[in-house]
Amino acid sequence: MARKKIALIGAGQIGGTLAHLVGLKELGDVVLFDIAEGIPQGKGLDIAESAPVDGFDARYVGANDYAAIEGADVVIVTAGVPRKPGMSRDDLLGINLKVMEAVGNGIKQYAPNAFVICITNPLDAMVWALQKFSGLPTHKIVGMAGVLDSARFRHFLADEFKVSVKDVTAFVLGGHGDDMVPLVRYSTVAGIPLPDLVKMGWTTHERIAAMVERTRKGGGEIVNLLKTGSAFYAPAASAIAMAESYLKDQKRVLPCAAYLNGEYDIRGLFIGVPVVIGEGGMERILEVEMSKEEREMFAKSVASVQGLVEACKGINGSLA
Ligand code: A3D
Repeated sequence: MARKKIALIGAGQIGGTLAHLVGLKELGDVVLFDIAEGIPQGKGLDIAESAPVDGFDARYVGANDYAAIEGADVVIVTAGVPRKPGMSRDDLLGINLKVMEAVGNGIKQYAPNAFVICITNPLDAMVWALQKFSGLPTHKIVGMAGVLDSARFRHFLADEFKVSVKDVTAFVLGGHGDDMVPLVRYSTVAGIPLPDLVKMGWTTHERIAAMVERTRKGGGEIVNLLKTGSAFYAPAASAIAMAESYLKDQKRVLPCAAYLNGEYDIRGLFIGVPVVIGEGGMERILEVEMSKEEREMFAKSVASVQGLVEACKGINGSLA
């Protein structure tokens, strides 16, 4: 059986890390695409030269021409510009919208049957624009944010409780950004919801609130430390989990920015919700009950995504 083909559009910090993880996990052959000449070729060759040491088989191609992604099974998009200190995700809108147009056209021409995962920020608006530009069916394109946001929350919780990250689950909804909605009562340690852990004396409401806040600002915390770019190891690992669930039909339940068509009373936007990812792409959306307060937070988050989508329509008339 031929190996799967995984195209990575953008060979920057996340793109390079994705390429390495695809090899280490033997998910398939890799095409690294970038407009910068030499970078995708150089990173591809460097990783290919690590393969004999780590003992994995994968072919690496670096390219500056979209023809190289032809027939890709999975496309992961990181092309664009990341945040610098002081920049919000929304500042990236105009620049990255143009990039999505070029990427969307490339996917439409060469990989119309791929499962596409968008990472470029501002995420919820960029995945929306990429779907429009590419013309992909809405179940074949999702945005990566929730897996990362919940991984951050899980890390903070595991650290707080001194337990394995494996036994901590976390649940976040809504747009990627400072108004994402972590659902505390659906977050657990070995199945025990966080409010019960407060009752058991493991932690306090205040400490959980502080961890929620740190999760919301988790991207900015890394940007301020790195000073020259944004997080890339955890974002790459998160997108790989989504790609693997599709390629291996794992049917994992993962929070992704998915196209809503009436679910949660929303139509025509990509919003972070729990979905099942399997061989059919985004196969099912889970609709969970929310409290009044959670619904209000969710509505606020949705409104900010809607605002960005309207801004995209204002910049590019063909999207209106
Ligand atoms: P970076 O290392 O700058 O890589 C981006 C790459 O895109 C560079 O190599 C560019 O040359 C390339 N590029 C620019 N324009 C084009 C184009 N038109 N076609 C093809 N390639 C192009 O950034 P990064 O890898 O650190 O981050 C990539 C994106 O992910 C940024 O938009 C970040 O803001 C975003 N990001 C999102 C999350 C989420 O959780 C959603 C987390 C972290 C970063």
